[in-house]
Amino acid sequence: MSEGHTDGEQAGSGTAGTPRLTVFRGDITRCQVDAIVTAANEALAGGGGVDGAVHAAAGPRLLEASRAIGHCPTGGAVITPAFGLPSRWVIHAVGPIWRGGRAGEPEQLAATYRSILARADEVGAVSIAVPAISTGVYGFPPEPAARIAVTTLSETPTMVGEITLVAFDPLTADLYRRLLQPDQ
Ligand code: AR6
Repeated sequence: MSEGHTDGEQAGSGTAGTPRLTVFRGDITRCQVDAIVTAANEALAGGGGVDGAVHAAAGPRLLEASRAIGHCPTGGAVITPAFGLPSRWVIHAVGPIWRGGRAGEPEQLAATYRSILARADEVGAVSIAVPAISTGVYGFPPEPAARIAVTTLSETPTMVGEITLVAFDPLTADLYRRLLQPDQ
């Protein structure tokens, strides 16, 4: 996690590269990155969990901005300013509700992570912090969710150079660390 923009060297001269993934255990609203991601619902109506924390830290203008957009389908993401947060943007990403795993949830979660990178690339955000989408209220099991997050974020072409995987609980942090260091 770094302060503000990086100098752009990591991404080379305008070509998509492979981002560096790191793990941070704690509250995403404290991350000093270009864009933080929140786990939103399709109505962009605010809620509990990470979305509650992000809206509380950003202030009421964040809800006004997301209400003005109004809707985002599952698998998608929209971007707004970050208002009172230390980052410049908030990416509101809608993951799937877990319905047993055979209703396309893994593909939808991968689509959500690709949409996050697409929104970041559109505004030139080179450092982002991402929570474990869908693993709270939406009930996606943590292990496959972590695997999909790491695989999709590391294999999708993007100009984002630094991705902080934010784990709120020790289990998720451990899953991410094992996936990033498979030999340990
Ligand atoms: N920082 C980082 N991660 C957090 C934080 C935080 N401050 N707080 C919770 N988490 P959830 P979902 C973790 O339920 O499952 C909302 O009401 C949490 O431990 O926030 O995608 C929305 O408005 C879990 O690992 O999101 C939607 O209606 C992860 O964030 C709905 O919940 C995601 O949990 C979305 O459900």
